[in-house]
Amino acid sequence: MKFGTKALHAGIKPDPSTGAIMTPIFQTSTYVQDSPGNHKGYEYARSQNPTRTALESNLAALENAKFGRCFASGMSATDTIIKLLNPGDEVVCTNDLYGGTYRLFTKLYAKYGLKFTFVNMQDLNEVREAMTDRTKLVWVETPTNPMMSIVDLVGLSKLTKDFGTLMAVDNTFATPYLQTPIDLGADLVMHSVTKYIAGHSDVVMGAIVTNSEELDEKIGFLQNSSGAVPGPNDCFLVLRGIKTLHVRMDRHSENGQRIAHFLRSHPLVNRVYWPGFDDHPNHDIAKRQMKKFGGMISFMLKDDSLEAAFEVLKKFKVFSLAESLGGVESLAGHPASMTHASIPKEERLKSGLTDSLIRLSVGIEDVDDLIEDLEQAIG
Ligand code: P1T
Repeated sequence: MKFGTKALHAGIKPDPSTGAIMTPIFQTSTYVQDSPGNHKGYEYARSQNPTRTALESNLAALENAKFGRCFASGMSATDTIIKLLNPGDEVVCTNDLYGGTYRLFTKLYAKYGLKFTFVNMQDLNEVREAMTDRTKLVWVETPTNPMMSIVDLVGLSKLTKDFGTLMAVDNTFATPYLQTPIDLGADLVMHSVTKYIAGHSDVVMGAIVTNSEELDEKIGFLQNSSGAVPGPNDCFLVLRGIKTLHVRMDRHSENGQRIAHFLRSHPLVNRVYWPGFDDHPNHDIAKRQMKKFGGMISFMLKDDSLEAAFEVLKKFKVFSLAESLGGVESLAGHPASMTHASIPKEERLKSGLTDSLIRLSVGIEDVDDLIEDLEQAIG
């Protein structure tokens, strides 16, 4: 089945009691049992909920994976993957990644005896050099947040398989429509569902998918034990959002392309970070592993000062200044003071994240209006 058909139908059956075509919101905390332990597969809503089950099956199908689990946020999904590890284990991570992930790794899990090493994964030699016999997980974002670097997932998975290390990919920026890391050798795929998958800026949620029954069982145990599960209303909203994921991603990518080229030709713009440019350092890999290049773009002004960036952000009329991304409406953010403020400046600068960098989440509005807005804001 092709992506657009799976988006609408995978894991979703009309309600057997009424025929309702939309998966009902099973707003219940528990399920009646005929006799102790004799039930219909649902015991307690932290453990299972039918609205959630439909969403989990749908997401697994979209990622070409066998198993899917949903969580209360992207961070709780990441948190669950890290809980697969033991004290003393080591993790090699992309040095350009969402600030909240960096915070979870360095401020929370480092104190439980886990070691995190951050490397530039555009160079797989750096990954190889950072791996030790204690490395149990490689954590990848591609495209990275916010520098839009691309990591060669096939190359990396060969390396992690040689080392017997798990490879987890945060696929939030690409979505399963543009990139399916399981097909490229990843063991685990994580999502901030909050973003493109939900797509309408009205839900916070996370997900993990895998092809390994053993990993899925462990993740299910953690999901039930820690209990960071999403409610059925949110699962319903995400199921509805997914029905247009492919259509939205096509438009995000189309608008993204126009805006990336517009910015690049603007005399007051210094650098534009977008993997669709022919001369992006990893464009060939991006072309190989992604279907299109999405709607996330970062750029720096020629006046590389914080004040100049703030001035542009203040002037936007259609773009809204806000954290988050992937919704239908266009957002602009300032990573250094917003989404990536928890990463120390010297670490940020290693991946090129300067104080003047502006990040755009290009929405699905009419692109001419978005370009007009950028024109008047940049000047
Ligand atoms: O916000 P939450 O659903 O918990 O997801 C966290 C997360 C994980 N991974 C990536 C790549 C992300 O971008 C995020 C959240 N990011 C933002 C809020 C942001 O504006 O970048």
